[in-house]
Amino acid sequence: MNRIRLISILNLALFVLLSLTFSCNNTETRPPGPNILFIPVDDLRPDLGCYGNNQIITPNINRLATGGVTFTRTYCQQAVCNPSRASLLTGLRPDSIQVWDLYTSFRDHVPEVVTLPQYFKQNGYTTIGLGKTYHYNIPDTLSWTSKPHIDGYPFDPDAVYLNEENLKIQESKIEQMIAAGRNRIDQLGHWYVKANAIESADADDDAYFDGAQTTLAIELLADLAGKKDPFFLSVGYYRPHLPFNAPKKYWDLYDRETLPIADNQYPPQGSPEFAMHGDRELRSYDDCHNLPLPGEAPWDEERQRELIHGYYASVSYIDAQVGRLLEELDRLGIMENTIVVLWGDHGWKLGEHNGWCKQTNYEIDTHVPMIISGYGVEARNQESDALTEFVDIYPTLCEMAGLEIPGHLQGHSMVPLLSTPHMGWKEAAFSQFLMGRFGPPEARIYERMGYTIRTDRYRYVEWYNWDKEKNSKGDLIAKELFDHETDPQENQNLATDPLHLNTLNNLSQQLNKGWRYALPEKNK
Ligand SMILES: [Ca+2]
Repeated sequence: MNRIRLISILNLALFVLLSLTFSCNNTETRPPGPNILFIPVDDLRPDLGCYGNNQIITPNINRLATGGVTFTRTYCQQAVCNPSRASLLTGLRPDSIQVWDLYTSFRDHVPEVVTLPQYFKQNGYTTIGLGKTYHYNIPDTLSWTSKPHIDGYPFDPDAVYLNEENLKIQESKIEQMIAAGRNRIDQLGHWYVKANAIESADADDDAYFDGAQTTLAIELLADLAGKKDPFFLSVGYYRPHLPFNAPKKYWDLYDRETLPIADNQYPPQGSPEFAMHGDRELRSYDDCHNLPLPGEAPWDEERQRELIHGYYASVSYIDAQVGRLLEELDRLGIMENTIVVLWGDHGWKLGEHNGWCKQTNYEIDTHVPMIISGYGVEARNQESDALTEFVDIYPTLCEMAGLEIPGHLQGHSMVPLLSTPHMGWKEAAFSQFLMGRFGPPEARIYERMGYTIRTDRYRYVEWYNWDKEKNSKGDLIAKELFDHETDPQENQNLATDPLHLNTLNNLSQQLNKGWRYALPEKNK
């Protein structure tokens, strides 16, 4: 070996050694990043005090909003739990992860994807997933340092009942199932059985899972605040998902007779019937078997008010839990070093379009609440009406925490909006829904994929036949167009009106060019 080559090998070795030393030093001397308190709320529509509803009682979420930016035009990527959450947490859109239903794991199609909490874990954060962050049956252990569950509650604790009437229904169903040789026992040994859609129990907050997990979260916060490493704590709430089981004191906040009922109790006129699929979810509860289909006459007003009352009570129950978390951040003195993100995984119909629950491409289901508050937010107590998407949360949190934004992400960091909330932003938000993948067998004969964009003024939808074997779209079968300037509730489909042909063609081009062409001007 000649001398020059030996020197270059030694130099190379020294360079590698120095690089390693510097990179280790960099990691050690890097100031710990901000903490993240992540608050997913199941089925929470943007119908809160800070979103302009003066009847719903949400003082704590309103308080959170005063410390940050309330986003008034954020859209989920598919209006049902698993696809919405999988997309948000991978930073990829539903077609990229091929998750359009309630049972597919995103790791089936993108096994190596690094999720949002996993990325923070890789960067020195302690990541804890309490409650429902991913869809309950896809907990994704790779994402978490730990994923605690509270003893005594079912694996999916959304249908926990306390009142005698509901407990009797559960007991009788369990007896029937045992007699028929069937069971619905989960991996923790608990039965999962639904009863009525509502319950007002004279009980403490902690008698239901959401209260109990808040108590656990408070204990965890006290522990995490004393550690050197920053934390990413997700506290995923189950209410206001059905059943609307909440302590009586939250029901008592409202006079049922004064609550608003929907004033558009009919499907969008001129739209295909399948676009409002007639949600089966609410119908599966014992007291709701007679729920009419969207094309039928509206439900009795008394029943509607009962459900709306339950939804409001559930939201106020969760609001109180959020308040307990914020108080603990204050008490520990870590509020200013913590980013708090609160989001609801999709919208919800309380009688609008004569529908209940979620699972459409319409504004009422795709429009979601999102508040980013605390550390790093300059524009406090402000709103942003920029068109934003759930896929934007992942890159935003990376940038706020000083981490490099991973190249695979399909969203766009919203950090500029946290100081300048009214700047020019995306030209469109994209969502989709796979109709025919949900509900009982008679609802699953045909599958149709609807792709939609929401622009500043319009919502536009294209429906395609869907090949469920190949997971690919077939013929274009229907279009929908709604003008939010004249029809903010999306009651009249204008797609067949020749007066709107130019608009329709432009929106079709925009939809089919895709999300990259809708980014803020300088990022296209
Ligand atoms: Ca949900």
